[in-house]
Amino acid sequence: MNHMSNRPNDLSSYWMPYTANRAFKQDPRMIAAADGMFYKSADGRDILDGTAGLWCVNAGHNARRITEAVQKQVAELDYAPSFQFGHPKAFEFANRVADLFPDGMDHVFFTNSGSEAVDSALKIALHYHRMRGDAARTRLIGRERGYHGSGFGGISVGGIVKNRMYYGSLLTGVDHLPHTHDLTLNAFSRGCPEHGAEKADGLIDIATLHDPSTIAAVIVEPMAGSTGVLLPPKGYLKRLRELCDRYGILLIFDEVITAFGRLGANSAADYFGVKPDIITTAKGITNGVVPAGAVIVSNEIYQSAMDNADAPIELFHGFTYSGHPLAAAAGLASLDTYAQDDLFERAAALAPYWEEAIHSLKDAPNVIDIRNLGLVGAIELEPRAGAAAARGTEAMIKAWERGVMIRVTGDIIALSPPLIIEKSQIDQIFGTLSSVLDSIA
Ligand code: PXG
Repeated sequence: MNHMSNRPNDLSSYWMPYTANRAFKQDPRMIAAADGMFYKSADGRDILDGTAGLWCVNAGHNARRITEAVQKQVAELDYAPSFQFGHPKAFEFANRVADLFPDGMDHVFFTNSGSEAVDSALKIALHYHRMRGDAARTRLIGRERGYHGSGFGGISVGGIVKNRMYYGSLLTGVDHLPHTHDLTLNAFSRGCPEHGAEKADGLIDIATLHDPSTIAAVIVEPMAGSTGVLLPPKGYLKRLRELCDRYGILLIFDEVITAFGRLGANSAADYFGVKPDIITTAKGITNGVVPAGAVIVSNEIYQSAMDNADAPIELFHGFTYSGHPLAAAAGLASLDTYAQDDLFERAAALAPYWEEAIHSLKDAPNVIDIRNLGLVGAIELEPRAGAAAARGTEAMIKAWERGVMIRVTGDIIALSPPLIIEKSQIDQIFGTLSSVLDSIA
């Protein structure tokens, strides 16, 4: 152990997640503070947050009610065991979360992250079928270009090659629907694209191949965020719901990004009017202030677990920090803030302005697509020949230097600001991006 590592400028110990560590440590982008719509960089610059952190800080930074609720909670009850004991705020939080999701989805299992929510949901789906005596339903169906976090379940049903290829055989019995991203038909769509609902019929092929009686669940992001904002074609999600019903397959919506106002609604299920059997979420559930995630299940799934239990404990699954007091406090204060400040309505009201603003970049150099929904947007750049992701990375670094935080996935710029954003700040994002794109060959 080298105790020289106490020196403040030694960046070597921290192995950063999903980051080019060597490049970052050569030229770090260090964040020192945050308030409202802005980060403060370590060198004292204001950075407009175009990404709500990582899609999570929906009420903006240092939202007073949330900060104070967490400060108060830590002094009152710092931790309570989550197995065989409870504390009132966890129950209240579950009730309040359930209120935001579709009718008949009234039960909430708490996790600490989206990844844990996804792995929990997959286990709950397997458990459900098995406890009902339908134990042959073990297959899990994901989708190409899906992102469901970093657990073994999540990467197995996920569809990102680099997130999967290094990690052995993953879960067995997994298959994938085709992704829906098709620029030849849908480039520069505003909102959901016209073409591609029939991609849901990939489930017919999969069900025919394996027989429907072997399939437990289908998991999709209603709007895929991480792989560059891939919007569901019109009618696609309804079609998927119909097919799952036809085959007796559970439908899981991974709403880690889309719930809590991102689309200008409580959830994507609400926004699209399609009700899944299970919803996974995280991020905005606590405004990113304390790590938390949740699995929201239908009453049928919860009741089935209660009725078919083979032991006093109905589900052998959980985490030390499920329903952590600080997460519950942060979550309750986040939901209060969203409601009291009408932030989801605000997002819906700003969406048309946001759409106009992002599509104003359509003639910028190397732009091959622009897409938007709610307060989400993506600008897809043509990859530089022989250097995929180089343009995207340059854009991210230059935007940071010019005072705007953006997120890039390969050569796709993804934007998802806090829902408190002002129109002038929307103008700042796209004004800066225009100059950034002009400066990149
Ligand atoms: N499912 C979905 C749909 C997600 O978007 C996760 C699961 C995993 O959540 P946790 O809390 O375990 O990270 C996510 C996370 C990006 C980006 O820039 C997206 C996520 C995380 C980090 C970056 O697109 N999504």
